[in-house]
Amino acid sequence: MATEEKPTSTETASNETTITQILDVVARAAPEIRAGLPGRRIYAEQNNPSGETPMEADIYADEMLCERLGDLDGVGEYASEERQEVIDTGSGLSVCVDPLDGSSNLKPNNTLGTILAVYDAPLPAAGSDMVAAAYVLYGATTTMITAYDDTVTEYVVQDDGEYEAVREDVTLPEDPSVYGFGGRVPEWIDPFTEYVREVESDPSMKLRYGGSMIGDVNQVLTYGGIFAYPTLTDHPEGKLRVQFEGYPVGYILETAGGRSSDGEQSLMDVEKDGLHSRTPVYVGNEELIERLEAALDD
Ligand code: P6P
Repeated sequence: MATEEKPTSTETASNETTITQILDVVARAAPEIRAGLPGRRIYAEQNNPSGETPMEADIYADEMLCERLGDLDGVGEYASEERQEVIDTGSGLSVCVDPLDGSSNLKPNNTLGTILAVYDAPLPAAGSDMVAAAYVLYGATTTMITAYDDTVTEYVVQDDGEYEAVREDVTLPEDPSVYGFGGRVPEWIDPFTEYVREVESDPSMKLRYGGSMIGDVNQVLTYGGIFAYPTLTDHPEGKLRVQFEGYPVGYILETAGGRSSDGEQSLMDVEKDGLHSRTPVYVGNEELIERLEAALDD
């Protein structure tokens, strides 16, 4: 359903079924993706649309998710960070994935994850078209965070693909304690650098930056704080992709009672000119994001 009219109850029920099926596919694929990581820690030959060199593991995860999500009757389009074009899979909801966010963490055995965004509109879709978002983390355990129907839920995923909710109605802690800021310090703009110094001077705040956005965002969701991959002097648009990273983490953190921003507005309001457009990403507790936007506005 991609029309402007209010969805019928049948369309809504159908979308709800499809969203549940999409989340189920991603959860049940997670152990297979995880099991396929060890033998795929080598770089692929082709660059992705963002000009980055993916690992064989990125391609492996993308091909699995494209086939399984594309097979769902209610999924009409599939797109991924690893593919230039949108894949037409019929009619229904549009699914975007970052198959392995932070795959460069594979070699040092650090956390990485799969990011999912579901839109009720043709791609490239707007943030307002998002109807669900989720991420899987391949960490010490395999977990999945979902944001759907105005609530955030955390699941533990077992090796056999079975998964159970371990935290329901997840909200950001009110006393933030972690921060993680990406990019090279010399490339930060001065107002951001000054903001970072202010955050660092707070004795209750600790640095937690692991190099995988989704792992770092999960620290913020768990402990409260702020994650940023900011605008950079040489790259004002930052590094992270709107459709595959900015919108889903913005949706998840705002559903959990936090805030998201591109430095001026909610990530969900960011307009983009293409499927692989980038945006600065700032997500976390409301007060920290408000202070950041004020600092960047000076
Ligand atoms: P840097 C991973 O490649 C990624 O896209 C995000 O997951 C992560 O936040 C960022 O890049 C890390 O970038 O410049 O610190 O290597």
